[in-house]
Amino acid sequence: MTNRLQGKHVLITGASAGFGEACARAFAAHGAHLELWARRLDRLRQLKTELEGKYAIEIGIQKVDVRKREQVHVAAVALFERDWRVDVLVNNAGLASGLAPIYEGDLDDWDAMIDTNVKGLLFVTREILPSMVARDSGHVINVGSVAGSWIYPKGNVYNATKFAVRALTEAMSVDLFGTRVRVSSVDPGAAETEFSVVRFHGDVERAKKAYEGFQPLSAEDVADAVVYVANTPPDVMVTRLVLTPTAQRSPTMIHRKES
Ligand code: NDP
Ligand code: 8X3
Repeated sequence: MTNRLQGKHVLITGASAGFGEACARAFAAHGAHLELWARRLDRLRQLKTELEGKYAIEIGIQKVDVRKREQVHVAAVALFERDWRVDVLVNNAGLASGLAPIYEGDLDDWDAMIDTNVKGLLFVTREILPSMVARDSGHVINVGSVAGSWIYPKGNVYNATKFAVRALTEAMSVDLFGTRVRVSSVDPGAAETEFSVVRFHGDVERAKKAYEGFQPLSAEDVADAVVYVANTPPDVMVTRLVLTPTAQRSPTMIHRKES
């Protein structure tokens, strides 16, 4: 496939682990320059060193908590001061926190998910999108989820945030009608990353059980999908790309082999 990403500038949020880190590797392999944001700066530093050692690309890193609108603003200003344009914004930072019926839900978990998955995505988008509109080019790729199309038991607030991501993807797309700025979402099913460890507040054993008896998606599978969407010709827009493990047909329908 033609590589249209060489020399492009790609901003990825949540680049210190999972899909974001895998996206950084995949875009780097295509020769794209990177701006990587996350809270764990040490991880970003390591990734920058590794990728700059392998590829002739520029990599900027910034410690950004997307929940903090001032931090997002300062990071965006710093980016534009370096004369950086953003060709592709990957709104990936996000999490599930907890898995409980709504009547037992933890309010701190709810804050974390709503503030990160919905408000964080909005804060970043609000900083970056005006420059795309001004140039009449660019591509926003939101990482949604199958959890944004199907509710599952105890998923409640996480589901609501991913339904919101789906709504915001569609909203951005219609608000950008008539421009050449593209908007897409990549909506994965079950993928083994740090996601479940975070969801279960560090309980690694419980997290492992989520992937028992079937082959989950890998972070690389999802990064390949994001790169595919970003690499389509400028007159092609993938609206929504849904990918699941072959064993998964909905969030709750996962065929598990007995061990
Ligand atoms: P990981 O936990 O492996 O990675 C999450 C990334 O998001 C980390 O880099 C983390 O960095 C970053 N992040 C979390 N909170 C913040 C914050 N407040 N500010 C900045 N960065 C933040 O999970 P995944 O890679 O699996 O998840 C990435 C996205 O994909 C999420 O939006 C998730 O909802 C979605 N998703 C995941 C699926 C899965 O099964 N794994 C399936 C479908 C969608 P740091 O902690 O350093 O800030
Ligand atoms: C993550 C996938 O099904 O665990 O968005 O919610 S799921």
